[in-house]
Amino acid sequence: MEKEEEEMREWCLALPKVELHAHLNGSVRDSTLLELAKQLGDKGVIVFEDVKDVIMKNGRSLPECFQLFELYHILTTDHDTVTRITKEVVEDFAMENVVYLEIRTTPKNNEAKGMTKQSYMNAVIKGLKAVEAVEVVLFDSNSRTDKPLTCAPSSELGGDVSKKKIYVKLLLSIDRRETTLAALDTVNLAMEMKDQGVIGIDLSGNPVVGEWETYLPALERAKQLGIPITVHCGEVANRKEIQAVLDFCPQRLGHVCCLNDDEWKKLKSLMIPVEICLTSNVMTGGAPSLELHHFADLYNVKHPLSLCTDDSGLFSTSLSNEYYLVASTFGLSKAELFQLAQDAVEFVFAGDEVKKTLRELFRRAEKELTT
Ligand code: 6MZ
Repeated sequence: MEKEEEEMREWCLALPKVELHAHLNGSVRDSTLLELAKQLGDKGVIVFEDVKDVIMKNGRSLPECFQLFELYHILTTDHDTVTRITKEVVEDFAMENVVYLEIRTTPKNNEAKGMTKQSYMNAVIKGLKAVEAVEVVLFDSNSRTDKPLTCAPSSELGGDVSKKKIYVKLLLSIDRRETTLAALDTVNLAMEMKDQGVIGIDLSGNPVVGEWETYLPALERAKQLGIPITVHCGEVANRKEIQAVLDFCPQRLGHVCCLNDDEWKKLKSLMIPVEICLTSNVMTGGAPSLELHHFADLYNVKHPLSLCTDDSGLFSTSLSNEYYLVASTFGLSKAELFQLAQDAVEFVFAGDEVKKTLRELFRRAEKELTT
């Protein structure tokens, strides 16, 4: 690695970062997936050698991604494993200086494992509480809870400097394969778990599966309940759906790859913040190349943006790497990168208390990192 590249990569690592688009099962370490695959291989549930090659492969088309998620879910969907991967994913993000993380995951029913959507989410929360390497701030200081918190909320990110701190919030994903009723269940669960760190709803899943109308009642319900919503938009060129999503006007949008001129115009006039996933979009063909990624256009018109990983495990990336790619591809300076990271604070779904703390954290980091 050139000295300059190394220095820039280190700087991107040191930069405090906000991650707003990370799917839990897409962010699992390869080493964990391999270990889980080995265990299931030994039990004869899968053929380890076949699975190993799939996990270690680099290129991922969009259809391949969704085949892989089928495999990942076989490997990860029991309570203890969900707890384990959640713990590891949070630790990995914290270790690279993500200071605020919204993890999204699809609550899953799995009768064979005695799993309900609620018990799946309880396993996720158990994972958040099991993190030891860093201090996880899970709840707002004013949220109601039955039990004393193991991770003490703090209004200041200062305090114990020996331990990194990370704010973690949860978004519940509706999978596009789900029925209207199943999607409504997820929204109801989000409401029930609002005091346990669940702050939003996501619509995701294979973009060539399902119809917008199927999820609309659940999204409308979330809107009525005041739950912030983010929607995967335009991963494929589905004109009717892109229009409908823009008309629905969610609080944030993911990807926005395949928009036509009118849709770009509309997106820009609505100023809906966009979760930009560079590596993911290039790998899955949503963007033709890094150089031609729509980041450049949106950035140039000052559209609200935040850089995100999408599936850091699946695409072998990290949030620091996404910042590095922006620097190396589009020539942004350190001051501009810092501003980009700082601006993301304004698009978090967490409340004003958390925003205030994050703003302060960036204010303090600015001098050190940009002079
Ligand atoms: C759409 C995606 C996605 O929920 O099991 N997911 N949906 N587009 C993408 N771009 C590549 N990446 C991930 O995490 C995995 C699930 O997240 C969604 C898919 O529904 C996938 O099954 P969880 O934790």
